[in-house]
This record gives sequence, C-alpha cells and structure tokens, in this order.
Amino acid sequence: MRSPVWSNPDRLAIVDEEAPMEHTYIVKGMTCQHCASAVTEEISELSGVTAVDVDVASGRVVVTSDVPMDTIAVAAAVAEAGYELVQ
Ligand SMILES: [Cu+2]
Repeated sequence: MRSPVWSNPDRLAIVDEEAPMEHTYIVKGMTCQHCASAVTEEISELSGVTAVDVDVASGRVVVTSDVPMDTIAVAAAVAEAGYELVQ
C-alpha cells in the first residue's frame, strides 16, 4: 500500500536513510539448491539483513540489508556455510 507523500514532508529524507541497500557478492563452490540454502541461511543471520537472493549458476549472491554490510562478516558467514566469497 502506498502512503501519501503529503502525509509526511520529511518522507523523502527518511526513505533515503532507511532505504534497503543491495550488496552483490560472488560465492565460489555452490552447485545446487542446497548450497544456496546453506549460504542464504548463514548470511540471513547477519544483523540488518532482510533478504538474500542466490543464483547458483553464476554464484551471485544479492544481499539486501537496512544497514551497511561488513564484507568480512559476509565472508565469514559464507565460509561457515562451506563456500568461499571471492568478490
Ligand atoms: Cu549443493
């Protein structure tokens, strides 16, 4: 549902601050949907993460969060799942 813009003059500024951020990573070693689930599960546990989208074929992992991501923490989560963050 869309909230009317006029209801809050500061809406644009607020949206800017709280806009979800997308971070794209490349993970090596995933071969099937189970791998994707494992990576999704581990990254989902990081604070601020609201969504994790994994494409097994390309190894692309798109993490949506409402806080800036710590790449080292993401790499650790990926390693915890048994894979390697390459980018
Ligand atoms: Cu697998």
